[in-house]
Amino acid sequence: VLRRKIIAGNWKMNKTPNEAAKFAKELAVKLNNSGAECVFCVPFVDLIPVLEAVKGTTVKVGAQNMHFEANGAYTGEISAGMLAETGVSHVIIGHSERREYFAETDEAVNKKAIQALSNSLIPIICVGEKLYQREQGITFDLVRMQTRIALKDISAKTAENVVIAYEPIWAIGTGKTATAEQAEEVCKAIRAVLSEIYDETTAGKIRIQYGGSVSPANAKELFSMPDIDGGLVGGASLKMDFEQIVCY
Ligand code: G2H
Repeated sequence: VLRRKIIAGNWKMNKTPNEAAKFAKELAVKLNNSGAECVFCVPFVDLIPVLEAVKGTTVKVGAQNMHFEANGAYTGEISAGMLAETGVSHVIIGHSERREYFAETDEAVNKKAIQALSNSLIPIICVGEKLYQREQGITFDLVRMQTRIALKDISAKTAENVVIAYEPIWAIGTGKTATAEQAEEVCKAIRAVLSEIYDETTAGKIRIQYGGSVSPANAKELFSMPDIDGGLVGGASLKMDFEQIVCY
């Protein structure tokens, strides 16, 4: 199966709307028609200016979170329908920072994924282990469980649209990257669990990203592994040399 690479920048809580628009406009021109699918996942208030800034290029725009209900009394939250109407195509779900600081559970991740998909948004579902979990030798069990719960009640046909991002938490923003072999080993295990949940054909279509201190220096090696279909890039997506990661 030929899976198109998908490289997403996760800007996290960085760049004001003006800064975002200026940066996105400059960068999108350089990324236009790059072979990989390229997405800027930006703060909520930056979505509309960034959508405007990338217009006319192949760059897509995503959010970094959403609520799992369609609407209602959830002060401060944003729904999938609201995102979809702006023209956003992707949404990161269950990033480790959301799980850690905002108590997001696997069950919430599953509800969000279902809600995103029913609004035609592509969820980028994050999974990954903490350092102590790796040291305890439970990385594979944990990531398999996170993946299974995240995809509960999602049909094979719908799941083809999902993107899974494997992010070992110990490698996030720390400058410590998993080696390409370590990353591949887990991404391969994720694909195996996708085969168990669905079937080999479906598993072969679902894209799996690696995330955690991806940089121009390590992108090529990581993205050349057979089960790594691109990256979720934090720190290095805030600078113009994100281009070197996309055009690795
Ligand atoms: C992991 C990653 C982006 P960074 O959170 O999702 O961030 O590349 O800064 O480690």
